[in-house]
Amino acid sequence: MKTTQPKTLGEFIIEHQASFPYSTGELSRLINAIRLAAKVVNHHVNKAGLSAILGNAGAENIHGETQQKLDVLANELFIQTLTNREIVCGIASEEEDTFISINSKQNDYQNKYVVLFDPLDGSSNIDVNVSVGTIFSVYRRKTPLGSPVTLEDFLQPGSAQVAAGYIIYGTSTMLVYTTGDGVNGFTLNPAIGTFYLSHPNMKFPDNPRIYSINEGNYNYFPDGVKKYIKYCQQPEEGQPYTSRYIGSLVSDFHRNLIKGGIFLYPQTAAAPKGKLRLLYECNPMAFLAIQAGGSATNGAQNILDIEPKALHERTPFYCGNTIMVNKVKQMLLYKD
Ligand code: AHM
Ligand code: MG
Repeated sequence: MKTTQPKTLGEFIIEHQASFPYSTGELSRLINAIRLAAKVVNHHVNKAGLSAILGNAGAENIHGETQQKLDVLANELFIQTLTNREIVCGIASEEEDTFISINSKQNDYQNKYVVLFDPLDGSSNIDVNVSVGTIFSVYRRKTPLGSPVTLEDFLQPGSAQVAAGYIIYGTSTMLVYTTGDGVNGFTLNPAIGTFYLSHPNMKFPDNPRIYSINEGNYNYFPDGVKKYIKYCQQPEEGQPYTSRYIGSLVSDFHRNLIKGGIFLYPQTAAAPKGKLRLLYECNPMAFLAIQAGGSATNGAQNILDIEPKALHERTPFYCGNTIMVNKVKQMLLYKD
């Protein structure tokens, strides 16, 4: 009997590139570099529990080296991988105060892409062995080739993204990404260090039933969100929706993408722009959501239409199945 070999991420990238006849392969090389960094970070995240016996972050390990916090380490690993491969002209990270301009020795500022990422989102969950993730977002630079990047290259609306994705370090490690023609998910076989296409053309399923929100903040939410939570608990018809909240955006989004649902992180009086970062968290997730048939809004505007003003700006975030996002949007806009 003939069995078909599952496609590897490497093969998928090559095939995909071949479908764009004028492609220079730069984006493919960039996704490859992210794939490599993901594997290295995965290795470290997986042995995080051992720090309890080998020494905690900030303490010296058995080799006399000072151990780093995992989010700091993940940040360095991603920056190093992208820099060493001379594959991007600029990087911005949630862990860095400002952007990094990369001067490629080979081609003197001829790389055309900038990458923005959150190296280890939800890292407070590591101590309790809960899944965390890396989120990335890729744009074509705005300033001309041949010069260092400027802030303008990073402050682009999410609609200008050319690629976005996440790596979830979970019960299995997965890399899920889009280049604007659907969302594909790849699962890592840790024994041989290869990602295989396991979730082709991912779409939010119909009939979503999950809402994800930190309900501990209920009293501080806008009235529209309170109303929406009540609606989820007592919809017009059928059973109440299911509440699921991990507190790790990548994990919450990933579950909702597979099972159908909405993720909400509203503003409060104390945090009028919410908590999540537009450039490192919301834009890439919004791009993936839309490519998977869903939607993302801040309540008044589509996330991808927001013109960013600062690298670390925050935004309220409602993202998932369109039917659920539209409902909460309607409730947020309604004034009685
Ligand atoms: P981080 O970037 O400091 O890790 O924070 C982002 C995380 C998200 O993964 C998650 O959705 C959110 O913070 C949870 O926040 P809260 O604990 O307020 O519910
Ligand atoms: Mg984060």
